[in-house]
Amino acid sequence: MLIRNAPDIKSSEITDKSLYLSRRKFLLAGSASLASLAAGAAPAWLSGVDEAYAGTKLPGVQKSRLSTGEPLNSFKDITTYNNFYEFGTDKDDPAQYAKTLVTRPWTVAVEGEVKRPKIYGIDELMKLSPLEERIYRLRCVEAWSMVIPWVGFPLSALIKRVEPTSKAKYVEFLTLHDPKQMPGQRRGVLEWPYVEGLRMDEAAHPLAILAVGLYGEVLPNQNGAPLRLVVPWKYGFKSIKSIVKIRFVENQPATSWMKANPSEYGFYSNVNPDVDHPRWSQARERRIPEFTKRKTLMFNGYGDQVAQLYSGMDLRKYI
Ligand SMILES: Nc1nc2c(c(=O)[nH]1)N[C@H]1C(S)=C(S)[C@@H](COP(=O)(O)O)O[C@H]1N2
Ligand SMILES: [Mo]
Repeated sequence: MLIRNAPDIKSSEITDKSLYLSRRKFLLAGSASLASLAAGAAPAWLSGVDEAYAGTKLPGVQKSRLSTGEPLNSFKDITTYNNFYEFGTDKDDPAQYAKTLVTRPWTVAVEGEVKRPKIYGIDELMKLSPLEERIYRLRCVEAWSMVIPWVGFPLSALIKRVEPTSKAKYVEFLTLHDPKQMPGQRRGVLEWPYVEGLRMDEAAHPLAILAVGLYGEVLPNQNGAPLRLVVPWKYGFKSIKSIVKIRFVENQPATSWMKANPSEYGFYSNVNPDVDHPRWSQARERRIPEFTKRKTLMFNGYGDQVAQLYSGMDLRKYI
C-alpha cells in the first residue's frame, strides 16, 4: 500500500534542511526583515515582504492519513531541482531566479460558473480549511520522481465554499502573467500564462490539494509560492504553480502543454506506465537523486483511490 499513516520526518532530513537554512541565512544576513523574523516579530507572511517569509514555519499543521510512507526527498533536492519555465528551462534556474517573484500581497480570483465568485487574499485562502501535511510522490512526465511533504488543504474545501453551478464541468487554473517578475515569460517556450485544468470530479477528489508550504514551512518561490495545485496521480505538469485565477467552466480548458504539443500531451495526463510518451518510455522512473530506475505505478500508485474516476474510459485514448 502506498498510502499509510504518515511517518515522522527522518532526522537526517532535518539536518540537511537546517544546514541549507543556515547557509541561506548567511546569504540574507543584513536584511532587516530577516532580522525581525529572528527576533520573533510578527509572522513574516503578514509583513508583505517577500524573501523574508519563505521558510516561515506554518502553524497548526496536522499530519494527514493520506500520505505515502516512502522516504522523503531532502529539502535541498525539492528546492533546487525544479520545473518552473517562467524562470527558465533548466532544473536549477527556478532556485536561482524565482527570488524576483513577490508573493505577498497576492490575490486569487475565483470566478465563472459559481454562486459565490470572490477575489481571495492569500491569507484568507489559507484559513479556508485546516492545513495538513500531505506526503505525496510527484512523478514528472520526464520520468523522474520525488517524495514531497506538502502542506496544504483539499481543493474540495474551496469548491464547496464557492458553490459551483450545474454548468461547471471543469476547473481551469492560471499562473501569474508578469514578465517583469517572471523573466522566462519573455521567451515563447510556452503560451503564457501557464494554464492547467481538471474535470470537476477530479478537482473534488480528496487527494487533490492546494499547497501553500512544504517541510512545514511557507513554499519557496521555486516550488510555486504562494499557492500551487498538487494532483499526485497525474504527471507533475498538472500541478500548476503560483496560481492567480481559478475558473469554473463548462468546456474542457485548453492547457499550455496541449497547446504547445497536442500530439504529446493530453488533458488527463494520468501517470500510466503502459502508455509511452511519443519520445520516451513511461514504464520506469528515476527517483531523484538516485540513478537506478524503479517501475512506474499506474496512477503513480494512487489507483486504489482514483481509478474509479476513469471507469469506462479508454486510457490509451484519453491520455
Ligand atoms: N506555472 C508553472 N507550473 C508548473 C510548471 C511550470 O513550468 N510553470 N512545471 C510543472 C512541472 S513539469 C512539474 S514536474 C512540477 C514541478 O514541481 P516542483 O518544482 O515543485 O517539484 O511543477 C509543474 N507546475
Ligand atoms: Mo514535469
